[in-house]
Amino acid sequence: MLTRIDHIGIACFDLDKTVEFYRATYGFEVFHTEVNEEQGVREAMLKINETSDGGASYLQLLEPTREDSAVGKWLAKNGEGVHHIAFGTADVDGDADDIRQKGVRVLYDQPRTGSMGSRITFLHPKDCHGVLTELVTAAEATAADH
Ligand code: MC0
Repeated sequence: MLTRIDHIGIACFDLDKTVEFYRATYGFEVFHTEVNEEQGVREAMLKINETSDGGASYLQLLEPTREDSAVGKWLAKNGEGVHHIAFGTADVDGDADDIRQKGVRVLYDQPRTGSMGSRITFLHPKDCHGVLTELVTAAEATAADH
């Protein structure tokens, strides 16, 4: 069951400048940063609020680490902006299976590693009315489930 907006992914050319914009304009502080080489991104997570399921919602600022990454290709075509939306679930495997059976393309056979040790998968934007959609099970939920 999808229980929250886990994050909104925003593609940017310069992570440090974009982080500074969100800090100076809205007062949002960086909660976590990391490089995910598999996904080809350097990212900053800005926590916006806690959620009723015990999780949280974030803005995820994404700078590509290589031009041929998903974010690198998207930036070259579209410029900066909202890249994807991510829903939180305690069971990314089960929800991905359910959604796949509804005819939506799930991009990974098995969830991969996302921010802060989460497990993630993506749904094809062409099957989701133009929105690249991610499913996320946070690391704490993963540990509790297994
Ligand atoms: C591509 N398209 C999008 C899109 N990216 N539409 C909406 N939102 C996006 N973000 C559209 C293109 O405009 C194009 O439409 C069609 O999809 C095919 O795109 P493409 O440029 O030819 O690129 P592909 O097919 O090579 O790749 C698209 C695909 C890819 C969605 C499969 O980006 C992908 O695998 N994404 C999942 C991984 C990802 O995005 N990682 C970065 C975030 P037209 O009409 O022109 O044909 S990593 C992350 O977020 C992690 C770290 C985390 O949350 O923890």
